[in-house]
Amino acid sequence: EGVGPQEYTLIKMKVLEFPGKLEALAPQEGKVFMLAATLRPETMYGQTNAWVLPDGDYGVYEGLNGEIYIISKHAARNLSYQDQTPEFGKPKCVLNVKGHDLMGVPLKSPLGERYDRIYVLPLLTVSLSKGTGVVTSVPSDSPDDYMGLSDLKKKAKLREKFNIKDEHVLPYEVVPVLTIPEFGDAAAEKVCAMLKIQSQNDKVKLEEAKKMTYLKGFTEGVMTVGKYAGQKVQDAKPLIKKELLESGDAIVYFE
Ligand code: A2H
Repeated sequence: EGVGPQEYTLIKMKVLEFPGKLEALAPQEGKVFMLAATLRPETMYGQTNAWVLPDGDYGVYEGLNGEIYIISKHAARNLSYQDQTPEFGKPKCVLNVKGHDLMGVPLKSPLGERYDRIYVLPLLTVSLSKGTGVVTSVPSDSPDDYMGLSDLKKKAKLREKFNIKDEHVLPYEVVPVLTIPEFGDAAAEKVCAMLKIQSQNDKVKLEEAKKMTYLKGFTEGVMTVGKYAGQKVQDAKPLIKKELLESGDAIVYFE
C-alpha cells in the first residue's frame, strides 16, 4: 500500500438480465450497473468476464441520475463522500445481495468489442476492502484473471459449485489488447505457462507473475486494438480513461 489516496477508474458494466434476487430491479433495466474498480482502463478491450467474491456482502445502491450501482458496502460509503450518491455521506441501499446472488448475471461493458455479453463469475481472491469488490477480468494481461478463468474452464466441479453454466465460461477466450517486447501478446497467459502456475490459489507464483507483467505492460506495452492501436500504453491510458469518463461509462474513485 502506498501513501496517499489510490485513484481507481470505476467501469460501469450494465446489467442485462435480473435473475433470482435481482428480479426486483428489472423495472430499472438500463440504469443498473455493476461497478468494477481498475487501474488499467485501457485493458477493457480484453475483458472476458467480471469477478466477485461468492461469500461477499454487496449492496444495490442509488447513484446519480436515477442510476443504480451494485458494489461493496465499503465502496458505497466512499462514493457517498465523493458526490456520487443523491445524498452526501448517506449511501442508500435498496437491496442487500451476496456474491452468490450475482453469479452468472449477464453484463455489457464499454469497449468490449469481442464479447457483447459477459458474465459475473467467482474469484476467491477478490478483496471486499479494496475498490468496489467487483473486478473486471482481463486474462490477457492479469495473471489473477487468467488463472481464475482457466480454473473455471478446466474444472466442471467448480462451475457446478457456484452455479455457473458452461456457456458463461467455455466460449470466452483470451483477447490480446497490447504487446510487450519481452512477452509479445497476452503476457499473463504466457507468464502463467512459463511459471507453471496451477491455479488461482498458487499465491507465491502469482505474485511473481504479476511482478513480471504489470509494470512492463504499462511502461513498455503498445496497444494492438482499438482506437489507439500502435500507441504506447502509457499514452493511450489517459486518453481512453478520459473518453470513458466523458461518455458516462466510468467514474473516478479514490480510497
Ligand atoms: B486491475 P491495487 Cl489487465 N480484489 O484491472 C482483488 N483485486 C482487485 C480488486 C479487489 N477488490 N479491485 C481491483 N482489483 C484488481 C485490470 C488489470 C489490473 C490488469 C493489469 C493489472 C491490474 C484487470 N483486472 O492491476 O492493489 C484490478 O485489476 C495491477 C495492480 O489497488 C485493479 O486493476 O494496486 C488492481 O487489482 C488494483 O490493485
